[in-house]
Amino acid sequence: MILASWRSIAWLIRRADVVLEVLDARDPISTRSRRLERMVKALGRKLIIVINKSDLVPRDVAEKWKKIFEDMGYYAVYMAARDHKGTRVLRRAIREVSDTTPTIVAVTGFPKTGKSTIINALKGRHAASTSPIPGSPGYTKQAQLYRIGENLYMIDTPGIIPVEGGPLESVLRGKPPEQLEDPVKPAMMLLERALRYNPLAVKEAYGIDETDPYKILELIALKRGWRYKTTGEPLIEEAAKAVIRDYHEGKLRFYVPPEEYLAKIREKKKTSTGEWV
Ligand SMILES: Nc1nc2c(ncn2[C@@H]2O[C@H](COP(=O)(O)OP(=O)(O)OP(=O)(O)O)[C@@H](O)[C@H]2O)c(=O)[nH]1
Ligand SMILES: [Mg+2]
Repeated sequence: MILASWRSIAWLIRRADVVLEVLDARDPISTRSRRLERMVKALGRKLIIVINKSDLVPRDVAEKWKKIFEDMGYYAVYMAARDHKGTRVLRRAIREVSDTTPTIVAVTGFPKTGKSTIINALKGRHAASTSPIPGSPGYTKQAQLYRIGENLYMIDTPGIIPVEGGPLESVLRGKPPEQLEDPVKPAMMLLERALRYNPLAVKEAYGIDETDPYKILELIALKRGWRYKTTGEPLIEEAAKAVIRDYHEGKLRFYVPPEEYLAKIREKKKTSTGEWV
């Protein structure tokens, strides 16, 4: 996968009138980039937060996240690009914030958030390549310009924001398992997180009734017959990669509730005003 540098992101933003920051509705806070948001503002471009994959969360959860970003002062929409849902709302948002014709929109966001799928959905037929499996040859290779309508152009880029952060953040931000030095640790963290937010997540995805992350990986490997030929031991690494891929593809089902974020913010405010200190 080609990861863009911040310098090339600035180059891209300069070429656009409107910038979309595509987030994953299951975990919008982990998939947002404050640095990108600051850069768009500093360069005087319009930003729209696009909460994508909203089919993977209840509707009121998507609504609440939209409101949270609006309260921060952003223009925000939610959509389910793969199901072609929310395209009209996004088109309207672009029209509303843009004051130039033709409008050039740069689609940015961490890998796998659905940037190419959004462009396809807006175009109405398949134009940009999409990549169902992280690391597959479907990756968009470089910035490409697509004509969406009479006065609307969109720039697609592969995994435009460099994936920074620890092992868990890397996978939440779409880093393909093949690129991880050790997929086991992040997979275990991901399983813990999944069970915290959806106690049935592992049972639903794998039919396994177990809460210990390492044992879950063992059982997945055994269930699928992934063993070392010599010793017969389960291939934990393969199971770990599968778990990460399953999260990227929405098969391991869980989402971060907006209430948790709101509670954190309230707590922070209290502390900073000295009420609780
Ligand atoms: N459930 C769900 N999956 C989606 C949605 N949009 C995209 N996806 C899936 O997410 C995966 C990544 O989509 P892409 O459009 O390739 O993502 P991208 O941001 O262009 O990825 P890179 O180009 O690698 O940075 C694919 O498996 C899509 O089918 C959506 O609205 N809902
Ligand atoms: Mg893409």
